[in-house]
Amino acid sequence: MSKTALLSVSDKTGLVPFAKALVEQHGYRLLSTGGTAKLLESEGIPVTEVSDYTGFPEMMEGRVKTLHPKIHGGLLARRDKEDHMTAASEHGIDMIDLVVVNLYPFEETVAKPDVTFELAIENIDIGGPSMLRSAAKNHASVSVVVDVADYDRVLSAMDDTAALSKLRRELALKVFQRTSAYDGAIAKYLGEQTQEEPSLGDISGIPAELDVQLPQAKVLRYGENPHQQAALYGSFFDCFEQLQGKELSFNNIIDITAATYLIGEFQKPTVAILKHTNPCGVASAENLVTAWEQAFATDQQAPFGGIIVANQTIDTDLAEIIAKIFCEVIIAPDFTDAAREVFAKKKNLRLMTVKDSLPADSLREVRSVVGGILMQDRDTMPDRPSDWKVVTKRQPTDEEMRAMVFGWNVVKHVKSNAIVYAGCEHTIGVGAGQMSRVDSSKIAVWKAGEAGLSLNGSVVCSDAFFPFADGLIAAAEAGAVAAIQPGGSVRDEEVIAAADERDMAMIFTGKRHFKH
Ligand code: 93A
Repeated sequence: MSKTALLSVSDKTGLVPFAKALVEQHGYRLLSTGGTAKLLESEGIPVTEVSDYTGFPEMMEGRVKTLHPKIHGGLLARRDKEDHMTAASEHGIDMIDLVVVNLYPFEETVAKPDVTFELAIENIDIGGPSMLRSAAKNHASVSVVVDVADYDRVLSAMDDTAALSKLRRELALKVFQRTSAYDGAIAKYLGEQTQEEPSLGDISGIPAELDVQLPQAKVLRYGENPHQQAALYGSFFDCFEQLQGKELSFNNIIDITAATYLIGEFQKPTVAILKHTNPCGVASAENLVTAWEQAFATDQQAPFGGIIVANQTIDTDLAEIIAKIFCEVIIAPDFTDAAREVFAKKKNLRLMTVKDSLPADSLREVRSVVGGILMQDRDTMPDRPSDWKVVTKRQPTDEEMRAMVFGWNVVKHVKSNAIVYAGCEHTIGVGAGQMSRVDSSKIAVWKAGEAGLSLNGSVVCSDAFFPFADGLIAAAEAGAVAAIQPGGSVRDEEVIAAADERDMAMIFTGKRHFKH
């Protein structure tokens, strides 16, 4: 039985010779939509109109042309399943082996300066992407061509089963890339149309410079500083609910993100206080009030104007305590009604509840660089203590181990170079963002001293390896009895020897956590 190809293209470039080759060299029967069929007929190429095949006319100004089970059944049926083939023959559905579709020119239409909203809407292709997706899903049996440039490749691979099967998968991938970009363009256009003043165009360069499809934007009052314009893209506000307080600022949004990722590391009742994305104090305890007291003890000054995050419902006990402090944002899974009443007196304070699961795109991070953007996976791969190695003669005690697991989860969220001194499930000193690791350590020691805390018996956590023994020796002199770090320096042996000389226990995690 001859094979069937369905051709339905807006861009008719190269179609005639391709269709001729399908019929004359490969014996295909052709099905086509109105305009495409007309062109083929005018060139004397035999073609059946889709409407004659389905028994339904093209209707509603062409909105419904190919959306029919006789089309989608022929694309989606699994040829290797008897029940699929029986259903097809019961309903007079012929198998379609090749689909050639390119879409209504939505992007070109909306790029025209005088485009009306109505014309843009009419240029949203529905039937085309549907056929492409059906065929691409069933690429085990169907070839699908969305790009004129692939016509010749399909003809060449047609008689070579192995080559055709490889090509089919590649073409299927191309389809989903194309349909997702197409949907992205539609979403971007509709987003722009529903945007309130000031419009996105006012934000110099953001969409124009980045050749990416951006989801709908929320224009912010300003950026990092008042003279910088800014907008937020994506589904941030689907992840949080703001219960009270001033509108979120650009910096709040960044800090809330850092706080949410940090608190996600902990299961026990935990409170973290952050400032400019860095934790100033974090503690886990039996309840939030104790956790708060220990977190706050780490640094009683920096939290001024900071962000507080907890991983359990905040009740009045904690609300009464934190309401005394000036902070910008408090985030928790929930707040009791009584706690909300306590906070309600502070009109500007932003209270945020956070949803349990964050969207999948939270697993990606984007940074801007000269002329473009960088994208990477977020540093979420879990650290398993079972993969860690004790490299010193002395093994850590249970308490030291708990402090190191805790501190390691914190140091990951501190800007590099990062040093955290921790006790059993609470921070004692945090040194963030210094150009030298020893300086970060000195700052952490100094901060602990300022807070009136002792580092005797603490553990020191370093986000990357100690390049020299000096950092470790300084930590030991400050009172640390155990250390956790990735290891991997050419001088590891010297660092281990320095730890052994001081009877310290040291763990190599094998994984570093830079945060630039
Ligand atoms: O309006 S549609 O979304 N409804 C459909 O059922 C449909 N089927 C194919 N547009 C539809 N198409 C598109 O028509 C194809 O994607 C192609 O771009 C175009 C080809 O139409 P013609 O053959 O009449 O030029």
